[in-house]
Amino acid sequence: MKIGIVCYPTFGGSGVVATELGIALADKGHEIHFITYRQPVRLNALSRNIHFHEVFVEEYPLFKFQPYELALSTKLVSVVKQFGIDILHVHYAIPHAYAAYMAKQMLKEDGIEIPIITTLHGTDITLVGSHPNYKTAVEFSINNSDVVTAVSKSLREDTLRLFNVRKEIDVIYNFIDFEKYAMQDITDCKRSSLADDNEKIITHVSNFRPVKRISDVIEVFYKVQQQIPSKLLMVGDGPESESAEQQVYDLGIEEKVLFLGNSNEIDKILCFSDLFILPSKTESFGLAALEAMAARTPVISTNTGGLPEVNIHGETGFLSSVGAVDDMAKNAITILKDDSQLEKFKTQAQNFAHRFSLDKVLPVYEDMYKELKANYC
Ligand code: GMT
Repeated sequence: MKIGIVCYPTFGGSGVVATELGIALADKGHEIHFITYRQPVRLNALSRNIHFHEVFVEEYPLFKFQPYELALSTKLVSVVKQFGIDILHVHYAIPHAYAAYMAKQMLKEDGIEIPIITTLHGTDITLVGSHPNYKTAVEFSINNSDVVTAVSKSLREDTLRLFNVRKEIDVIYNFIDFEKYAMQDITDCKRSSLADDNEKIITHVSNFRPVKRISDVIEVFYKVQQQIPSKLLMVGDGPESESAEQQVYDLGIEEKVLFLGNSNEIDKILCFSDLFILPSKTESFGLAALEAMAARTPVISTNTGGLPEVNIHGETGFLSSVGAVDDMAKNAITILKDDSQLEKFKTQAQNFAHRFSLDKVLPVYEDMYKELKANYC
Protein backbone atom coordinates (compact mmCIF):
# COMPACT_ATOMS: atom_id res chain seq x y z
CA MET A 1 0.00 0.00 0.00
CA LYS A 2 1.13 3.59 -0.57
CA ILE A 3 0.78 5.58 2.65
CA GLY A 4 1.40 9.29 3.14
CA ILE A 5 2.49 10.15 6.70
CA VAL A 6 2.26 13.72 7.98
CA CYS A 7 3.98 14.51 11.28
CA TYR A 8 6.16 16.96 13.16
CA PRO A 9 9.79 16.15 12.39
CA THR A 10 11.09 17.20 15.82
CA PHE A 11 11.99 15.26 18.97
CA GLY A 12 8.33 15.22 20.21
CA GLY A 13 6.64 11.88 20.84
CA SER A 14 4.12 12.19 18.00
CA GLY A 15 6.91 12.59 15.43
CA VAL A 16 8.80 9.65 16.91
CA VAL A 17 5.72 7.39 16.77
CA ALA A 18 4.93 8.47 13.18
CA THR A 19 8.53 7.92 12.06
CA GLU A 20 8.94 4.52 13.74
CA LEU A 21 5.57 3.44 12.31
CA GLY A 22 6.59 4.52 8.81
CA ILE A 23 9.93 2.69 9.06
CA ALA A 24 8.20 -0.49 10.27
CA LEU A 25 5.59 -0.30 7.49
CA ALA A 26 8.34 0.21 4.89
CA ASP A 27 10.10 -2.91 6.25
CA LYS A 28 6.86 -4.80 5.60
CA GLY A 29 6.91 -3.68 1.96
CA HIS A 30 4.59 -0.68 2.03
CA GLU A 31 5.62 2.48 0.16
CA ILE A 32 5.86 5.25 2.74
CA HIS A 33 5.88 8.97 1.96
CA PHE A 34 6.75 11.34 4.82
CA ILE A 35 5.44 14.84 4.17
CA THR A 36 6.65 17.52 6.58
CA TYR A 37 8.84 20.62 6.81
CA ARG A 38 12.09 18.86 7.70
CA GLN A 39 13.45 15.33 7.65
CA PRO A 40 12.10 13.63 10.83
CA VAL A 41 14.88 13.27 13.42
CA ARG A 42 14.57 9.51 13.77
CA LEU A 43 14.33 8.92 10.02
CA ASN A 44 17.84 7.55 9.65
CA ALA A 45 16.74 4.34 7.93
CA LEU A 46 17.67 4.00 4.30
CA SER A 47 15.05 2.05 2.38
CA ARG A 48 13.80 1.95 -1.16
CA ASN A 49 10.30 2.14 0.34
CA ILE A 50 10.81 5.42 2.21
CA HIS A 51 10.36 8.78 0.52
CA PHE A 52 10.57 12.23 2.07
CA HIS A 53 8.79 15.30 0.68
CA GLU A 54 9.73 18.63 2.20
CA VAL A 55 7.06 21.30 2.65
CA PHE A 56 8.51 24.75 1.89
CA VAL A 57 6.93 27.92 3.20
CA GLU A 58 8.09 31.06 1.43
CA GLU A 59 8.84 34.17 3.48
CA TYR A 60 6.86 37.23 2.40
CA PRO A 61 6.96 40.62 4.14
CA LEU A 62 3.16 40.77 4.39
CA PHE A 63 2.99 37.62 6.49
CA LYS A 64 3.40 37.90 10.22
CA PHE A 65 2.89 34.10 10.32
CA GLN A 66 3.86 31.81 7.45
CA PRO A 67 0.81 29.94 6.02
CA TYR A 68 2.09 26.40 6.71
CA GLU A 69 -1.32 24.69 6.39
CA LEU A 70 -1.68 26.11 2.89
CA ALA A 71 1.76 24.89 1.81
CA LEU A 72 1.17 21.50 3.45
CA SER A 73 -2.22 20.92 1.81
CA THR A 74 -0.78 21.98 -1.57
CA LYS A 75 2.12 19.53 -1.10
CA LEU A 76 -0.29 16.77 -0.07
CA VAL A 77 -2.29 17.24 -3.26
CA SER A 78 0.80 17.01 -5.44
CA VAL A 79 2.29 13.97 -3.61
CA VAL A 80 -1.04 12.08 -3.69
CA LYS A 81 -1.39 12.75 -7.43
CA GLN A 82 2.22 12.08 -8.35
CA PHE A 83 2.66 8.85 -6.37
CA GLY A 84 -0.91 7.51 -6.33
CA ILE A 85 -1.08 7.52 -2.51
CA ASP A 86 -3.83 5.26 -1.10
CA ILE A 87 -4.19 6.69 2.41
CA LEU A 88 -3.08 9.80 4.29
CA HIS A 89 -2.23 9.19 7.95
CA VAL A 90 -1.75 12.43 9.87
CA HIS A 91 -0.20 12.53 13.33
CA TYR A 92 -1.16 15.38 15.70
CA ALA A 93 -4.39 17.10 14.72
CA ILE A 94 -3.07 20.67 14.60
CA PRO A 95 -2.82 21.68 11.81
CA HIS A 96 -2.28 18.34 10.06
CA ALA A 97 -5.87 17.04 10.15
CA TYR A 98 -7.12 20.40 8.92
CA ALA A 99 -4.58 20.54 6.06
CA ALA A 100 -5.41 16.94 5.09
CA TYR A 101 -9.12 17.78 4.95
CA MET A 102 -8.36 20.69 2.61
CA ALA A 103 -6.18 18.45 0.41
CA LYS A 104 -8.97 15.88 0.28
CA GLN A 105 -11.44 18.51 -0.95
CA MET A 106 -9.00 19.78 -3.59
CA LEU A 107 -8.33 16.23 -4.79
CA LYS A 108 -12.10 15.62 -5.11
CA GLU A 109 -12.17 18.34 -7.75
CA ASP A 110 -9.88 16.08 -9.82
CA GLY A 111 -11.98 12.99 -9.14
CA ILE A 112 -9.50 11.55 -6.61
CA GLU A 113 -10.88 10.18 -3.33
CA ILE A 114 -8.40 9.74 -0.50
CA PRO A 115 -9.20 8.52 3.03
CA ILE A 116 -7.67 10.30 6.02
CA ILE A 117 -6.65 8.79 9.34
CA THR A 118 -6.00 11.22 12.17
CA THR A 119 -4.02 10.05 15.19
CA LEU A 120 -4.49 12.24 18.25
CA HIS A 121 -1.36 12.39 20.39
CA GLY A 122 -2.11 14.51 23.43
CA THR A 123 -1.58 18.23 23.57
CA ASP A 124 -3.40 18.59 20.23
CA ILE A 125 -6.45 17.77 22.38
CA THR A 126 -5.63 18.63 25.98
CA LEU A 127 -3.48 21.77 26.15
CA VAL A 128 -3.67 23.33 22.70
CA GLY A 129 -6.56 21.81 20.74
CA SER A 130 -9.31 22.60 23.21
CA HIS A 131 -8.26 26.25 23.49
CA PRO A 132 -11.05 28.50 22.11
CA ASN A 133 -8.62 29.77 19.44
CA TYR A 134 -8.50 26.30 17.84
CA LYS A 135 -11.37 24.22 19.19
CA THR A 136 -13.87 24.69 16.33
CA ALA A 137 -11.31 23.82 13.64
CA VAL A 138 -9.93 20.83 15.59
CA GLU A 139 -13.44 19.48 16.22
CA PHE A 140 -14.28 19.91 12.53
CA SER A 141 -11.10 18.13 11.39
CA ILE A 142 -11.69 15.23 13.79
CA ASN A 143 -15.29 14.79 12.64
CA ASN A 144 -14.22 14.94 9.00
CA SER A 145 -11.44 12.37 9.27
CA ASP A 146 -12.37 8.90 8.01
CA VAL A 147 -10.76 7.17 10.99
CA VAL A 148 -9.64 8.69 14.29
CA THR A 149 -7.25 7.01 16.71
CA ALA A 150 -5.97 8.07 20.13
CA VAL A 151 -2.81 6.84 21.86
CA SER A 152 -4.52 5.90 25.15
CA LYS A 153 -7.92 5.30 26.69
CA SER A 154 -7.42 8.43 28.73
CA LEU A 155 -6.86 10.53 25.59
CA ARG A 156 -9.99 9.08 24.01
CA GLU A 157 -11.98 10.05 27.14
CA ASP A 158 -10.45 13.55 27.10
CA THR A 159 -11.36 13.98 23.43
CA LEU A 160 -14.96 12.90 24.00
CA ARG A 161 -15.21 15.19 27.05
CA LEU A 162 -13.68 18.28 25.43
CA PHE A 163 -15.14 18.07 21.91
CA ASN A 164 -18.44 17.26 20.31
CA VAL A 165 -17.13 14.21 18.45
CA ARG A 166 -19.42 12.21 16.20
CA LYS A 167 -16.80 9.61 15.27
CA GLU A 168 -15.64 6.41 16.89
CA ILE A 169 -12.17 6.81 18.38
CA ASP A 170 -9.98 3.70 18.31
CA VAL A 171 -7.24 3.38 20.90
CA ILE A 172 -3.88 2.32 19.46
CA TYR A 173 -1.12 2.60 22.03
CA ASN A 174 2.38 3.91 21.43
CA PHE A 175 4.80 1.04 20.78
CA ILE A 176 8.39 -0.12 21.10
CA ASP A 177 10.53 -1.93 18.58
CA PHE A 178 12.19 -4.52 20.82
CA GLU A 179 14.42 -5.74 18.00
CA LYS A 180 16.31 -2.48 18.31
CA TYR A 181 16.97 -3.14 21.99
CA ALA A 182 18.01 -6.71 21.26
CA MET A 183 20.50 -5.50 18.64
CA GLN A 184 22.06 -3.03 21.05
CA ASP A 185 25.70 -3.74 21.82
CA ILE A 186 25.92 -3.93 25.61
CA THR A 187 29.62 -3.06 25.53
CA ASP A 188 28.48 0.37 24.29
CA CYS A 189 26.97 0.93 27.73
CA LYS A 190 29.70 3.26 29.02
CA ARG A 191 28.23 3.73 32.48
CA SER A 192 31.60 4.44 34.09
CA SER A 193 32.16 7.53 31.94
CA LEU A 194 29.20 9.20 33.65
CA ALA A 195 29.01 7.90 37.18
CA ASP A 196 31.05 6.14 39.84
CA ASP A 197 30.33 2.45 40.51
CA ASN A 198 28.49 3.20 43.74
CA GLU A 199 26.27 5.86 42.15
CA LYS A 200 22.80 5.26 40.72
CA ILE A 201 21.88 6.96 37.44
CA ILE A 202 18.55 8.77 37.25
CA THR A 203 17.35 10.04 33.87
CA HIS A 204 14.77 12.45 32.50
CA VAL A 205 14.06 12.80 28.77
CA SER A 206 11.70 15.41 27.34
CA ASN A 207 11.37 18.55 25.28
CA PHE A 208 11.69 20.68 28.44
CA ARG A 209 8.31 22.35 28.03
CA PRO A 210 6.40 23.67 31.10
CA VAL A 211 4.00 20.67 30.89
CA LYS A 212 6.95 18.40 31.84
CA ARG A 213 7.43 20.19 35.21
CA ILE A 214 11.21 20.15 34.88
CA SER A 215 11.70 21.84 38.26
CA ASP A 216 9.97 18.84 39.90
CA VAL A 217 12.52 16.51 38.28
CA ILE A 218 15.32 18.49 39.91
CA GLU A 219 13.56 18.77 43.28
CA VAL A 220 12.96 15.02 43.38
CA PHE A 221 16.58 14.36 42.47
CA TYR A 222 17.78 16.85 45.10
CA LYS A 223 15.97 14.87 47.79
CA VAL A 224 17.08 11.48 46.46
CA GLN A 225 20.78 12.34 46.22
CA GLN A 226 20.75 13.34 49.90
CA GLN A 227 20.21 9.66 50.74
CA ILE A 228 21.45 7.71 47.70
CA PRO A 229 24.71 8.53 45.87
CA SER A 230 23.44 9.34 42.39
CA LYS A 231 23.73 11.33 39.17
CA LEU A 232 20.93 12.95 37.17
CA LEU A 233 21.01 12.92 33.34
CA MET A 234 18.80 15.60 31.77
CA VAL A 235 18.25 14.72 28.11
CA GLY A 236 16.51 17.09 25.69
CA ASP A 237 16.19 20.77 25.16
CA GLY A 238 13.44 23.39 25.31
CA PRO A 239 12.10 26.53 26.95
CA GLU A 240 12.77 25.30 30.52
CA SER A 241 16.41 24.30 29.94
CA GLU A 242 17.93 27.55 31.15
CA SER A 243 15.87 27.81 34.33
CA ALA A 244 16.65 24.15 35.05
CA GLU A 245 20.39 24.84 34.88
CA GLN A 246 19.89 27.83 37.19
CA GLN A 247 17.89 25.71 39.68
CA VAL A 248 20.65 23.07 39.71
CA TYR A 249 23.24 25.79 40.34
CA ASP A 250 21.14 27.39 43.10
CA LEU A 251 20.80 24.02 44.84
CA GLY A 252 24.57 23.48 44.57
CA ILE A 253 24.24 20.10 42.82
CA GLU A 254 25.85 21.02 39.50
CA GLU A 255 28.52 18.31 40.00
CA LYS A 256 25.77 15.70 40.06
CA VAL A 257 23.60 16.81 37.14
CA LEU A 258 24.51 16.47 33.47
CA PHE A 259 22.57 18.32 30.79
CA LEU A 260 23.03 16.32 27.60
CA GLY A 261 20.78 18.25 25.17
CA ASN A 262 18.85 16.50 22.42
CA SER A 263 20.07 13.02 21.65
CA ASN A 264 19.46 10.43 18.98
CA GLU A 265 20.92 7.80 21.28
CA ILE A 266 18.20 7.60 23.90
CA ASP A 267 18.43 3.79 23.96
CA LYS A 268 22.15 3.96 24.83
CA ILE A 269 21.51 6.50 27.60
CA LEU A 270 18.66 4.41 28.99
CA CYS A 271 20.73 1.25 28.97
CA PHE A 272 22.77 2.51 31.92
CA SER A 273 19.93 4.29 33.71
CA ASP A 274 18.55 2.95 36.99
CA LEU A 275 15.46 5.13 37.26
CA PHE A 276 13.42 7.42 35.01
CA ILE A 277 11.50 10.47 36.27
CA LEU A 278 8.46 11.86 34.43
CA PRO A 279 6.53 14.28 36.68
CA SER A 280 4.36 15.78 33.86
CA LYS A 281 1.32 17.93 34.49
CA THR A 282 -0.47 16.05 31.70
CA GLU A 283 0.69 13.16 29.52
CA SER A 284 -1.58 11.35 27.09
CA PHE A 285 0.58 8.21 27.11
CA GLY A 286 4.22 8.90 28.02
CA LEU A 287 6.28 7.34 25.24
CA ALA A 288 9.45 8.40 27.08
CA ALA A 289 8.37 6.28 30.08
CA LEU A 290 7.69 3.28 27.83
CA GLU A 291 11.11 3.64 26.16
CA ALA A 292 12.68 3.68 29.63
CA MET A 293 10.79 0.56 30.70
CA ALA A 294 11.76 -1.25 27.51
CA ALA A 295 15.38 -0.58 28.49
CA ARG A 296 14.81 -2.06 31.99
CA THR A 297 14.41 1.31 33.71
CA PRO A 298 11.61 1.65 36.29
CA VAL A 299 9.59 4.87 36.23
CA ILE A 300 8.62 7.45 38.84
CA SER A 301 5.80 9.45 37.28
CA THR A 302 2.64 11.34 37.98
CA ASN A 303 -0.73 9.62 37.76
CA THR A 304 -2.07 11.99 35.13
CA GLY A 305 -3.66 11.20 31.73
CA GLY A 306 -2.58 7.89 30.22
CA LEU A 307 0.44 7.35 32.50
CA PRO A 308 -1.40 4.80 34.72
CA GLU A 309 -2.02 2.73 31.57
CA VAL A 310 1.76 2.48 31.03
CA ASN A 311 3.40 2.75 34.45
CA ILE A 312 1.88 0.28 36.89
CA HIS A 313 2.05 1.45 40.52
CA GLY A 314 4.23 -0.87 42.60
CA GLU A 315 5.20 -3.00 39.60
CA THR A 316 6.97 -0.99 36.88
CA GLY A 317 7.58 2.01 39.15
CA PHE A 318 5.34 4.31 41.15
CA LEU A 319 2.66 6.94 40.49
CA SER A 320 2.16 10.15 42.48
CA SER A 321 -0.11 13.18 42.19
CA VAL A 322 1.11 16.11 40.09
CA GLY A 323 3.53 18.20 42.15
CA ALA A 324 3.91 15.63 44.95
CA VAL A 325 7.72 15.78 44.93
CA ASP A 326 8.14 14.38 48.47
CA ASP A 327 6.12 11.31 47.52
CA MET A 328 8.06 10.88 44.27
CA ALA A 329 11.39 11.13 46.11
CA LYS A 330 10.22 8.63 48.74
CA ASN A 331 9.17 6.19 45.98
CA ALA A 332 12.46 6.67 44.12
CA ILE A 333 14.41 5.88 47.29
CA THR A 334 12.26 2.76 47.89
CA ILE A 335 13.35 1.44 44.49
CA LEU A 336 16.99 2.51 44.62
CA LYS A 337 17.98 1.78 48.20
CA ASP A 338 18.31 -1.95 47.75
CA ASP A 339 19.81 -3.67 44.72
CA SER A 340 17.52 -6.70 44.78
CA GLN A 341 14.47 -4.39 44.89
CA LEU A 342 15.90 -2.38 41.98
CA GLU A 343 16.53 -5.55 39.98
CA LYS A 344 12.94 -6.69 40.61
CA PHE A 345 11.50 -3.38 39.36
CA LYS A 346 13.82 -3.38 36.34
CA THR A 347 12.65 -6.83 35.27
CA GLN A 348 8.97 -6.03 35.91
CA ALA A 349 9.23 -2.76 33.97
CA GLN A 350 10.68 -4.48 30.93
CA ASN A 351 8.20 -7.36 31.11
CA PHE A 352 5.26 -4.95 31.14
CA ALA A 353 6.74 -2.91 28.26
CA HIS A 354 6.46 -6.03 26.08
CA ARG A 355 2.68 -5.49 26.00
CA PHE A 356 3.41 -2.48 23.77
CA SER A 357 5.78 -4.21 21.37
CA LEU A 358 5.76 -3.24 17.72
CA ASP A 359 4.77 -6.73 16.60
CA LYS A 360 1.49 -6.36 18.52
CA VAL A 361 0.68 -2.82 17.36
CA LEU A 362 1.81 -2.91 13.71
CA PRO A 363 -0.83 -5.45 12.57
CA VAL A 364 -3.52 -3.26 14.13
CA TYR A 365 -2.44 -0.34 11.93
CA GLU A 366 -2.08 -2.56 8.87
CA ASP A 367 -5.58 -4.04 9.34
CA MET A 368 -6.97 -0.55 9.75
CA TYR A 369 -5.35 0.60 6.47
CA LYS A 370 -6.57 -2.50 4.60
CA GLU A 371 -10.14 -2.17 5.85
CA LEU A 372 -10.23 1.53 5.09
CA LYS A 373 -8.88 1.05 1.58
CA ALA A 374 -11.29 -1.81 0.87
CA ASN A 375 -14.33 0.11 2.08
CA TYR A 376 -13.47 3.47 0.62
CA CYS A 377 -15.15 4.59 -2.53
O1 GMT B 1 5.31 15.02 25.07
C1 GMT B 1 5.45 15.93 24.26
O2 GMT B 1 5.61 17.06 24.63
C2 GMT B 1 5.44 15.66 22.79
C3 GMT B 1 4.10 15.25 22.35
C4 GMT B 1 3.93 15.29 20.86
O3 GMT B 1 2.79 15.38 20.49
O4 GMT B 1 4.85 15.26 20.08
O5 GMT B 1 3.86 13.95 22.88
C5 GMT B 1 2.55 13.48 22.99
O6 GMT B 1 2.52 12.36 22.12
C6 GMT B 1 3.28 11.23 22.53
C7 GMT B 1 3.19 10.18 21.44
O7 GMT B 1 1.90 9.74 21.24
C8 GMT B 1 2.76 10.73 23.89
O8 GMT B 1 3.47 9.58 24.29
C9 GMT B 1 2.96 11.87 24.90
O9 GMT B 1 2.45 11.45 26.14
C10 GMT B 1 2.21 13.11 24.42
N1 GMT B 1 2.54 14.25 25.31
C11 GMT B 1 1.62 14.82 26.10
O10 GMT B 1 0.45 14.45 26.18
C12 GMT B 1 2.11 15.97 26.92
